[in-house]
Amino acid sequence: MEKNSSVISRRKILLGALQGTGLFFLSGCENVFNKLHQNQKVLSLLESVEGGNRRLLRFLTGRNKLAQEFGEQDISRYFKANGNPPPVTMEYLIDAAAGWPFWKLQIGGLVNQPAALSLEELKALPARTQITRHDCVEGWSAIAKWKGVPLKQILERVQPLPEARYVVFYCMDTDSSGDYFYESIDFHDVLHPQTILAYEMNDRPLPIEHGAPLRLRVETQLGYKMAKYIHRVEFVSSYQTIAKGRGGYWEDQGYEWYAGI
Ligand SMILES: Nc1nc2c(c(=O)[nH]1)N[C@H]1C(S)=C(S)[C@@H](COP(=O)(O)O)O[C@H]1N2
Ligand SMILES: [Mo]
Repeated sequence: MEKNSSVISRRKILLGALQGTGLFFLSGCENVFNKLHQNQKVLSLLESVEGGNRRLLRFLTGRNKLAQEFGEQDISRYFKANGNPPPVTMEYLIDAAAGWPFWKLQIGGLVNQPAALSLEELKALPARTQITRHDCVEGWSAIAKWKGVPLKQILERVQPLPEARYVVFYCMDTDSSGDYFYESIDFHDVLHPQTILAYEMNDRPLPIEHGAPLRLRVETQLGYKMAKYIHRVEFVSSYQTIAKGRGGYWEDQGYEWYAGI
């Protein structure tokens, strides 16, 4: 799905980064470079480079990697609930109490087949379960087991148009000034196998405080990317016209759009 031009320019940036690190000899030829780029040992060598290039190299080389997965025994006994309080509309509370008979996930934007899926319909799709660590930018972490629908499946179902580049998640909660929470990720993370729309946490329906009925898990990034209380998903070519234009609630307040771990 990645646009060729951005792959090429990314490669150029990485070649540039290599020149500055004394690893330039690795990049003598594009083909060799491409092969090296696939090689785990070389990737870790590149990633061990210290200094200012480290984060850049991580961004350039690490995005296809799987986040670490843990065992049942590692699941945290306490998992902080963070961010805005849950939505307090009658609609939300009644639906939550009844087990979500009314909620539907609206999926639209730059797609061939817009869809509206109930929780039952989402649960009927093939699911993925993963035990992963959530890292909040505030400095705490917690491990939990998440079950949900890989976002890739949603993408295949709605068939994005060629100009779609990002997926935006719109949430039902607001902050104290009434601004809605939202987030966005690019197709790289949409297609990542651990990127799921989760409806279960630790073998139980997703609790309200953790984002019921549906939340994003994008295990390659920090906690603030993992939108809770999702009700709408939109495929877009740019996020500049949404809210303050920086791609997410926290981004609009100065946080980085790509919050890779
Ligand atoms: N809708 C919504 N999603 C959100 C937030 C929020 O305030 N609203 N906070 C984010 C932040 S900063 C973190 S760390 C995680 C917290 O998830 P948790 O409550 O399951 O710990 O949710 C993220 N997703
Ligand atoms: Mo966070």
